[in-house]
Amino acid sequence: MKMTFRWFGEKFDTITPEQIRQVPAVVGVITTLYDTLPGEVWERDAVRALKARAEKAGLEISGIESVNIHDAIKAAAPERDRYIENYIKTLKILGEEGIDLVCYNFMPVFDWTRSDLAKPRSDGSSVLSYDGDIVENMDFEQMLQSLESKRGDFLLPGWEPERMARNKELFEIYKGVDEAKLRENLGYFLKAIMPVCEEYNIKMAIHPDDPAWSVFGLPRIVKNHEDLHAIVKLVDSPCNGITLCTGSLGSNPDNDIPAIIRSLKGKIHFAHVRNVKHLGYRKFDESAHLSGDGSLDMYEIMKAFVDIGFDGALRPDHGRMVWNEKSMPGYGLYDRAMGVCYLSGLLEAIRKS
Ligand code: DNO
Repeated sequence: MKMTFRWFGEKFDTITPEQIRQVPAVVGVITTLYDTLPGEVWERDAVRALKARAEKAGLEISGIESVNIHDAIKAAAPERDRYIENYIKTLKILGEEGIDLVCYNFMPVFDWTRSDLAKPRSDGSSVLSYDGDIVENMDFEQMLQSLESKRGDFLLPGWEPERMARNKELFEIYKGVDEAKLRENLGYFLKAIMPVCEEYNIKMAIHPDDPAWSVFGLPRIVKNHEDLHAIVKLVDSPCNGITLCTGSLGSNPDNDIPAIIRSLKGKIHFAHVRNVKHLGYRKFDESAHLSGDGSLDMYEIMKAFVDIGFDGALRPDHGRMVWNEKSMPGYGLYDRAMGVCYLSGLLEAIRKS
């Protein structure tokens, strides 16, 4: 397993690759060209500059999170083939630049969702939190405003303001797209991109829906064991795989994460590891990574990864915001660094047992 750390790039992150380099065990960053919009072809020079910046700090680029997918592809709008071609061009550039892991999601309209980006905890830190009662009593505009008011100077991944300004139009294009149709559209996309992925050995890793249920009536197809298995069967290729995000899947207490990991042997290309605290039906807070701080058994999760021989990139995911740090919501340096140490300790204990 390769320990990595998410980095949003020089202009968007408060954390530097040099700081990341000092977190023990971390060898690479998971990054992106944060200012490219879904659908745009990435520029080779920008990819090279990103690589050079990571390498200057002694780190590799272990993967891209995310190359986002245009809504025309997800909704099978008439212009989807043009956007798929653009996606293939980007993959080719990444492959030629030696990048072999791409995380993406297939959530309609918006990416991950929370009702609070900074919920205070009794220990003085704050966390991302989701309360279904709040979300279900809001309309999408209210949700946008609530996130806007709490995001500070940071742009939230998957909530690009340019796209969100067109949210009504976006909701419109998904009318008539149910789960079966969305899955079919994913299959169409995967079939089209697999040849270029296979040529460059780029592992595509779909990210689970976060939270793992439908929000604002939109279809969601990456929620549980059945969904994940349906996706790996859509295209039988070693490049078609999963980002096993323990927190997204774990938002639903019915998902048995260690069992899901074991069932996907050979299909997990990337791991996001964090803990969540279940607070009732469709309610959870994020937490520190330790088993004792949330509802997931992190030892069993790491053991499942070891048992299936997972040797890909793993990154600690969101943690608490501690010591008054100001950074991308969910992506502070300190708690994620503690997460790396904790997860590395678990790995050492598992390997020695
Ligand atoms: C949030 C992230 C997501 C994730 C994308 C992958 O913190 O986990 O934004 O990166 O869904 O495409």
